[in-house]
Amino acid sequence: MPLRALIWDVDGTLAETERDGHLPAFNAAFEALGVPWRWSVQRYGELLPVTGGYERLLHDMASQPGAPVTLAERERLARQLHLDKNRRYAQIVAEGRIPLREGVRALMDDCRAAGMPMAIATTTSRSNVEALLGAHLGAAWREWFACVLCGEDAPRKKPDPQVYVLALEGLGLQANEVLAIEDSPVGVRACVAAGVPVLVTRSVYFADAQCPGALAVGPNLGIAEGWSSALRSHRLRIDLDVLRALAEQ
Ligand code: XBP
Ligand code: MG
Repeated sequence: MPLRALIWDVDGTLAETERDGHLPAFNAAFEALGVPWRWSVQRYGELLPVTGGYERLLHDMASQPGAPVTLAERERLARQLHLDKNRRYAQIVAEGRIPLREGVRALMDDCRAAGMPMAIATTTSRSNVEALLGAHLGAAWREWFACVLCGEDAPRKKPDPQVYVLALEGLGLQANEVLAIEDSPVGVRACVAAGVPVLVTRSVYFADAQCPGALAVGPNLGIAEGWSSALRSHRLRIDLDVLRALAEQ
């Protein structure tokens, strides 16, 4: 089928937001709110399969000796921490500390030049998407995308397919007319469950992870070398022509 739209994941795919943005923001929020524990880079990686920052906080509290005892208290603390974390995340992004990953901007520019619609399908909060894309694409970033689906829009978070189903509805397309770009096994599972073909740009936290069901797996969009066989190409990077050819295979 000819490719009719591209769907982008956000965290890990557009930028290394987990290690460089969310994690330090969570730890700063713990400190600011007097919470006695911190997350190491490794511990945060173990928690990443629990999607959603709020859900991740609650999950972790179940094994934190210093956490509040009742569920109601935990939920209240998790809400406070999550709000504070997202404010700090926006600050980190605004300070220019999180670049886009290689090849992301070039592929977005390809799509804009070719009139290829793009969508966002993420588990992260809308405020985080606004912060990241506003910082990198400018105040008119929203015009770059036909639809933007975030955690608030799809409460059943990845690996549930809900956010991809909503993105397809927003685009008015069938699953086999689009390609998604993801970085995590959980994101790939969401795509597979929605029937959406997906390629994987490996992020730091999922450098060695198996991603069954992905069409192709590679190091990043800025380089054509190192991608699995389905995406071998003579181009220098993963550009729109490479993706069009992949979709037609
Ligand atoms: C990744 C997530 C998010 C982020 C944190 O989203 O699971 O929860 O870790 O963001 P994706 P929030 O890869 O789908 O972009 O704290 O806003 O949930
Ligand atoms: Mg991701």
